[in-house]
Amino acid sequence: MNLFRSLLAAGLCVAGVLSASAADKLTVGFSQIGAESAWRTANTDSIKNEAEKRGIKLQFADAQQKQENQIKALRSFIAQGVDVIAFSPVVETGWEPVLREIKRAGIPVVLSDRAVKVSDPSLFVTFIGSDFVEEGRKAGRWLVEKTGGKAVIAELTGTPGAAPAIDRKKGFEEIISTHPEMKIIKSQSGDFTRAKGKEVMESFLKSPEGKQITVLYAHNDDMALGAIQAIEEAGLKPGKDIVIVSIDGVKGAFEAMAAGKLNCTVECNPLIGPQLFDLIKKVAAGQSVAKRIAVEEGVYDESQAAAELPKRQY
Ligand code: GYE
Repeated sequence: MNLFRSLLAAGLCVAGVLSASAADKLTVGFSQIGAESAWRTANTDSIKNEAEKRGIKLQFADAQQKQENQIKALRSFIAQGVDVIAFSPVVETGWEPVLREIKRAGIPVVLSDRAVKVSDPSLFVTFIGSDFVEEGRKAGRWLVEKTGGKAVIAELTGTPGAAPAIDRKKGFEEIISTHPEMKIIKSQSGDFTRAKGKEVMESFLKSPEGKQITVLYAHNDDMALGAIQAIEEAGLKPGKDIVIVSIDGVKGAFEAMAAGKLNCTVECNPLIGPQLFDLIKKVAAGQSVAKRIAVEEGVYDESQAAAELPKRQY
């Protein structure tokens, strides 16, 4: 493997250097963001299960939503001399120094789920993840239909600086900006967690403009589920007094839709373990791969909830 890495560091073509069976004995370092949402735990399970199925040695580190912990984990993967490093970056920026260290060590990097902003694209080989801007657009389009283009919106955004928080806001705003009677009057981070979603929604409702809110757009289901509790505690009916659209498509969202408390969820598929390790295997074998790999997903509303619920795998 060391020879392979030196070849890679030298930028040489190494296609076919490893046979499939040798590649199966890879050591992969994976730095996960944390366990902030049902989406994330499903993503972690998918990655761990797939590695085990393939007999890949997985060094797994949970960063508890802190970039500094991720950087530490990445450095320890270099020290351990893993074959491939994969990670899901909590925020978009601040990765260049550690990515350069990884490049100098000749270890290929695969980004999983979230993207980074770097000036040198050779600092990672490929990125597999969802199109978050499109997810925001899907939420926006659904809302235009549902409300006839009239809405006073409160927005629960994801972790500040995170790709899905930035992109889901962008895509959603792109759609509603063409509808003059749709406006966002409140927007604050709930850090992608249920507890924070509840807390921030409480403060939205208590604010002087709280009574005007007709719609909640949450960047993930967990925050929406927390907000539903806050809405109920305020004596209002979630899904009726306040229309709610969120993103992910976790089981809890389908349950809330079946109960009439959530109106729509835009799917973001976390079960990327199989696709991720297909990619890692190719990267380790020096085969060329696309720079960007997309995950397929849909949009589900209340009318589909009961039929879809038993089929949900996350
Ligand atoms: O939507 C959210 C999670 O990066 C797509 O992170 C992921 C997001 C997901 O905490 O629930």
